[in-house]
Amino acid sequence: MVTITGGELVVRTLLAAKVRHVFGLHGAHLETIFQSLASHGVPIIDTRHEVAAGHAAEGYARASRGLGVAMVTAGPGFTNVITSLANAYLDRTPVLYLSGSAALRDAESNTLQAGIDQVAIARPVTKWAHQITTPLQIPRLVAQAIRLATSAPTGPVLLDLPMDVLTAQVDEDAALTRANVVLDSPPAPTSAAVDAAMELLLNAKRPIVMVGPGAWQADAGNELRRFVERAGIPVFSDFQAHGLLPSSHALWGGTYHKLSELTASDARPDVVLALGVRFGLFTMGVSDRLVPSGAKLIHVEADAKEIGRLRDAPVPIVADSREMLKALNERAGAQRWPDFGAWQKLIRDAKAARVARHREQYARTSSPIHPYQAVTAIADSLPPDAIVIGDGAESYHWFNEVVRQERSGSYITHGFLGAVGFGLGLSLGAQVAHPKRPVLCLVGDGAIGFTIAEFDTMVRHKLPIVVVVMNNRSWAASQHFQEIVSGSEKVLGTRLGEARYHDVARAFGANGLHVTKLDDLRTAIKGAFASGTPTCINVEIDVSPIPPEIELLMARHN
Ligand SMILES: Cc1ncc(C[n+]2csc(CCOP(=O)(O)OP(=O)(O)O)c2C)c(N)n1
Repeated sequence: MVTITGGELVVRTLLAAKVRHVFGLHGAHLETIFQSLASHGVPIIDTRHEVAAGHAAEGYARASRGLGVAMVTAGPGFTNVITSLANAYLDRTPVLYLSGSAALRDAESNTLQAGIDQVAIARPVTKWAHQITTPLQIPRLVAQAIRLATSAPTGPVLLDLPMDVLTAQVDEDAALTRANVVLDSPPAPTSAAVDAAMELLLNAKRPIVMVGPGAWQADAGNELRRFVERAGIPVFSDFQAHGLLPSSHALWGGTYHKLSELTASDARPDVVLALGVRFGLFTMGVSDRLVPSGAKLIHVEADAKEIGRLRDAPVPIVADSREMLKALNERAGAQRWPDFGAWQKLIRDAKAARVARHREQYARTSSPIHPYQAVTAIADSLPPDAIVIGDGAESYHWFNEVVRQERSGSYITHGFLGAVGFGLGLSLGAQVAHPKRPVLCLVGDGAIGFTIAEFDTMVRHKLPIVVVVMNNRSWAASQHFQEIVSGSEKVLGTRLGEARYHDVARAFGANGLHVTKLDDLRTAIKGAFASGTPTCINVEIDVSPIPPEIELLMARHN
C-alpha cells in the first residue's frame, strides 16, 4: 500500500483545479503542504506578512480572472490575513484561503497558536468556511470550496486544516481525485426578460449602459462592444469594469462619477442598462447625482441580492452579464435603433470640456509637484499593456482622472472595504499572473508603510514592480477630511514625516529614486521599467489640492 499525506491530497486537488502558484508565509502547521507543492513544482511566493500573501492571491485572481490561493499558518498567521478575507468578500474575489490549525487531538489544551475558533472568525467574511477533520475527505471538500469560490457570485472561501489532518498518512488508492473542480455554467436570462429590456432600450431617448464588477468577472468585453456599436449607446463603468470598452472608443463616456457632469434636465439618462453593477459607494448610494431617480433601470446581476438593493429596477434580471449581452446581440441586429447621435455628442463634449478644465485648473508646475501633474506624467510614461494598482486614497482618486485602459483588468484598485495598504500585495499577485506585463503600483506615503517589507519579496522572486509613492507627508484624505469637518487648526494624527521610502526599498535590494521635479518623474518611470528590477520612486507632491471625486463626495456630505 502506498500512503500519502493529507497535505499531498490538498495539493493534488489544487493541481486538478489548474492552480499554478500559491502565496503564503510558512508555519510548522503548513509544512506538508509546502513540501508537496515543491515536489509537484508549484512555486510558493512567500511574503513578509500574511496580509500581503492574501492580497497577492486577490491580485492574482483579479489580474487573471481566475482563482487565487493563499496559505497562512495557525493563530497569528490566520489573524493577520483577515483584512484580505474581508476585502475579497466585499469585492467577490475568488480566493481559496488555507489556514493551518492545531492538531485535533490537541483541542482545548492551551497548545501553540491555538485556542481561537478560526472558522467562526472567518465565517462572516467568506462565502464558506469549514474545518476538514477527516483526511480522506480532503479532495471532496477542497473541490467543493473551489467550486463555490469560482461560481457566481464568486467570493472567498476558507478551509481550516488541523495539523494532524495534514500529516496523516492515507492509502493513496482510497483517496479519489475529483473531476470538474471548476464549473463553467453562467446563468442565462429568460427570453421574456430580454424582450422587456429591448423594449425599454428601443424606446429610450438618452440611454446609457453601466458596466460593473459582474460584467468584468463575466469577461463581457467583446459582446459589450458589439452591442453598443450596433445600438449606439454610450458606456460608463466603475474601475473594475473600466476597459471592457477601450478608453479610446467613441462610445466610452467615463467612470460613473462623470455622470455627475450631465446636469441639465434634458441631458440626463432616461434608461440605464446596468450590467453587473453593484449600487452603493461607487454610484454615490441613493443620491441621484449619477443615476437620475426617474431613469428606468434594467438591472442584470448574477447575484439576486444586488438587484433592487438601492434602486428599484422595473426590469430585474438575474443573469450573467455576458449571457445577457449575447441574448441582446441576437436580437439587436434586426432592430431599427433610434438615432442617439446628439446624445453621444453631448457626452463627448462633456468629456472634452472636463479635460480642458483640468489642464487649466491644475496647470501649476512649481515645486512640490501638483498631484494631477504627477499622475498625468505617470499615465503618459506607462508602457503599453501595463497593469496599474491604485492604493492610497487621494493618490488613486487623482489617477482616476487620467487613467486609460484599452484592455480590462489593467487598473486594479479599491473596492467596498476601502482598505489602504493593499497595493504592494495586489501588485505581487498581478505580476505573478502576468510576468511579461509591466506592473506599476501607485501608493500613498501612508499606505506604503503597511507592507513596505514586500520589496524583499519582489527582490527574492524577481518581480520587477515599479512602485510610485505619492509622498505628500500626510494621510492626505484623512487630513483634508479633518480640515473640512473640524477645522485646519485641529489637524492631528494625520501628518507624516519626511521619510526616505526609496532608501528602505534599497535596503531590501530594490532600486530607489527620490524625485522632486516633474520631468525627472517621467525619466524615472521609463528607466525603472527598462531596468527589470523592482523600484521605489519616492515623489514629492503638494498636499493641498483635493481630487475632484473627493470634492464630489464631500459636497454630498455638506
Ligand atoms: C487600513 C485602513 N486604515 C485607515 C483607513 C482610513 N483612511 C482612509 S484614507 C486614509 C489616508 C490615506 O493616506 P495615504 O495612503 O498617504 O494616501 P493619500 O490620501 O495621501 O493619497 C486613511 C488613513 C483606511 N481606509 N484603511
